[in-house]
Amino acid sequence: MDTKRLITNVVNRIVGSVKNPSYALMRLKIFLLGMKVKKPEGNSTVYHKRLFMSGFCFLPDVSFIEVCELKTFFFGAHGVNESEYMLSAKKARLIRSEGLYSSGGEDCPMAKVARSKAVIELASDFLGIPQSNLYFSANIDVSPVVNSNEIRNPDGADAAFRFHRDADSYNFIKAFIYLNDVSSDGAGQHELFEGSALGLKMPWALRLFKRYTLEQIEKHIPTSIHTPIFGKAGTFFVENTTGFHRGSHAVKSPRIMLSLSFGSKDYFNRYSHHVHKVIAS
Ligand SMILES: O=C(O)CCC(=O)C(=O)O
Repeated sequence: MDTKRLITNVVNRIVGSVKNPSYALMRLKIFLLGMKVKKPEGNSTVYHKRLFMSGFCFLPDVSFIEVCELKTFFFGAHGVNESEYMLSAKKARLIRSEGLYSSGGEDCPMAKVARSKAVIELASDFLGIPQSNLYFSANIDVSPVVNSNEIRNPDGADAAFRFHRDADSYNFIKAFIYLNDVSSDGAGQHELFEGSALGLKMPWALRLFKRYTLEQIEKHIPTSIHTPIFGKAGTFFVENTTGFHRGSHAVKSPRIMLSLSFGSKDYFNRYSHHVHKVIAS
């Protein structure tokens, strides 16, 4: 990182912490203690057990019809079809789009998926938050085909292409749904380190909320397993993103993905305009 960007980053963080002290306190807590999650019991679901053990689990795929609805919604909002969108993204040399957020309304297909039974049950069980107190945000973003592993917007959307862990709230969980096939290397697969959501046991060398290389993570958490997620359109997985993860450059075919976040209301002083109640009142 060059000196000017480093200074800008430090200044932005200090200003951000002063403006929003509760967010800064939350990050400090996750930095020191990690995130508290609910340990599964004998009668807990297999999803809860898997998520707790390895930091992620697959849920049953989303149907073909829902995938089509989600894509139609996304490209419709941009007023283009899929190939026109990809063409203009390529011309703009876009590496990863900022995404389109759900309004949370009943007519929004992103909200419909976010409110589906399997995922809200799991989020509620894992976080120990009753469904009635659970909030979500949802957004679709696109990784268009790019020629290289270049990062052009390191403090924006492209930052997700380098290994990092999230600290978005005292209690939160993310879920991802591929809206096209991500079946081979180079299709923008999501990657994670299984067993790296270590909470209190996170090695100090990896605690700062910054970007890390694969080698640094392998060195400091040798027991964790680097796992790329491939799957057909509709593949649905839930992840504790306080463990290390990243997206990857789509060098062969583009990736379209719906990302969901679940947590309690405090998520939220920061992203409040994108956050909605799971149980709409
Ligand atoms: O695009 C991806 O696969 C990574 C997303 C990510 O890093 C995040 O949501 O925190």
